[in-house]
Amino acid sequence: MSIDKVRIVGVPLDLGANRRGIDMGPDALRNDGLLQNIMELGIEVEDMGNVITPPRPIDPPENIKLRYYREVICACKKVRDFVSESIDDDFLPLVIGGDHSISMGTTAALSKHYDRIGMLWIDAHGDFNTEETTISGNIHGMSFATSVGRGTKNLVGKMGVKTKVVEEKCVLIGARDLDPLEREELKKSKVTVLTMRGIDEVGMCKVMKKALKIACEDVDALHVSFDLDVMDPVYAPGVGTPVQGGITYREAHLAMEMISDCNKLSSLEMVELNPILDKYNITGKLAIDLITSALGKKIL
Ligand code: 5AB
Ligand code: MN
Ligand code: MN
Ligand code: MN
Repeated sequence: MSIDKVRIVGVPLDLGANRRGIDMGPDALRNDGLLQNIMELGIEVEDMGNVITPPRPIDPPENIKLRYYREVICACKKVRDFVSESIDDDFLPLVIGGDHSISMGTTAALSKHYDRIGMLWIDAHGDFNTEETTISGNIHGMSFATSVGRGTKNLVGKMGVKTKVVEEKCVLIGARDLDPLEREELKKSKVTVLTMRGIDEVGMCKVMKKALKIACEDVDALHVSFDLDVMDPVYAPGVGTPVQGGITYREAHLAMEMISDCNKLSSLEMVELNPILDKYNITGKLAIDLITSALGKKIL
């Protein structure tokens, strides 16, 4: 199943995070040549533009355990609808962020179309907090948990779709910064966590083989959610929440190349690019290279 049609959905949202600038991610990727680079692969590409996101409220958030949740949910519903329409029209949705809370919209759309979804969550963080465990109250730290149906009714079910993302078919790759309660929840869950230590010990190739076996077998769709902060900050300074000790440029490419080879990719998210903190656009350009690798670009 080679990918022949891709539709871009931009989500200029930063209300799920604690830092300004991530809302400029989608346009930075366009300026750096996202569309041209995908077209060069012989893929038909359409840009749906950016979903309209609510403005930052003047008043401070009313629920500090779920900051700006009304606005985040409103944006995610639009993501859900754009992604859903893309799938209806036989395009592979490429969702570009924006902060990671937008995955709640993407996975809801996928759940309308597929019955059993496997997911790779490639991230320095777990994003497995809930309203009950969060320290920051930032929703981008809760979107993985919400996507597998964990958490309170303030987030879970808000997209009007029962999730079809299967917890035991989910793999977190590259984790190195988990909150104490989040860590306990992840350990109790059926998610497979392949940490940085695991990558150090056995290498990215073995880690990805294991991850793909879990997430690709016995499912009818594979969703990949790539948070650029999984990268070592040396390669990706332009992210909202950088964490030392991440994956290298080549490790990230190998992961994406192996994802492409598995022929199961149904949707891709590239999130948390912060152009304000970027240096010479290297993070934006890296994101584009990673996207094209996942879509099938080959060295030889
Ligand atoms: B990201 C933290 N665990 O909940 C929290 O960037 C960080 O989407 C979340 O992975 C990072 O606020 C969310 C401390
Ligand atoms: Mn992260
Ligand atoms: Mn994340
Ligand atoms: Mn982040």
